[in-house]
Amino acid sequence: MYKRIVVLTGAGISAESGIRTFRDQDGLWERHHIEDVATPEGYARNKELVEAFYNDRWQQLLSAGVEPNPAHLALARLEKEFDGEFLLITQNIDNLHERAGSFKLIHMHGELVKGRCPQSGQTFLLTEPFGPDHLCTCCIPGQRLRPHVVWFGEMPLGLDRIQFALEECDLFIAIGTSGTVYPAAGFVDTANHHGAHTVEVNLAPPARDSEFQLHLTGKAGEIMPTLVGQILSGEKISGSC
Ligand code: BJW
Repeated sequence: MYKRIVVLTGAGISAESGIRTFRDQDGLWERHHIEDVATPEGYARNKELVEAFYNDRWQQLLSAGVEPNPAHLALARLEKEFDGEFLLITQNIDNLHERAGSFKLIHMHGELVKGRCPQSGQTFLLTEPFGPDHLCTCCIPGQRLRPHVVWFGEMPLGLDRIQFALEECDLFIAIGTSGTVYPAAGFVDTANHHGAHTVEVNLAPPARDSEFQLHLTGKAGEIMPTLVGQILSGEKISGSC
């Protein structure tokens, strides 16, 4: 039935793995000011505060009990068994998609497990927390590594590839994202405009002005295994998942 699938994931897909979302009750933005921890200006003002924010989240990601859930595993199965083009775009900086077995993956807002040299742009897999002595090895003198994340006002990663895939796809699924942050929030418009079937999976009911053609309300970990089964058996996605 479908030939080219693009999936966009947000914080909601990792909620069942024990990782906090941003804007839900008890989300990260209830405990931290966005301007302080998620902007280049905040980082310039207080590197230690921003480093502590990302060091804590890195430690949490490495902790026992944080594992891919059935939704991550279902998407890895879809990539492996689907007989057409597939691209997974995640806004999440955790590594649960890779740990579930996904390869065709773009981390459009960066990766928690990496630091970046502010001078050369080279990325490094983190082996120790961010701090004044954690320097790059690509420059002389070494530069203090910054989190490899996309803050407000910075350009998301992989946008050319994403735009191409959105224009070509015939199915676009967005899972566990509030649709408040651009450009990701506009992907559904592009997909609709190019004739794709657009489907949203979210714990919350659809917004009144939702652009999605179909909304499936519930937990991603409960909906995605059935949804992937439907796609792989060649069915058009319906509301009966
Ligand atoms: C479940 C569930 C379960 C729970 N199952 N569901 C005015 C208009 C338009 C744009 C702008 C504007 N002013 C400024 C902008 C641009 C700005 C922006 O969008 N601002 C808005 C807030 C208005 N965007 C940018 O600055 C971006 N860059 C940019 O635009 O560059 C210029 C450009 C120009 C032209 C073309 C292209 C680019 C950069 C944005 C960077 C965002 N960075 C962050 C932090 C990253 C690092 C980190 O993690 O710390 O990314 S912010 C944060 O929000 C994070 C997330 O990836 C992102 C999205 O959040 P997400 O994933 O949607 O999470 P939540 O918490 O919001 O939602 C969770 C959802 O899950 C909820 O709906 C729940 O119901 C659901 N859920 N449990 C299913 N079990």
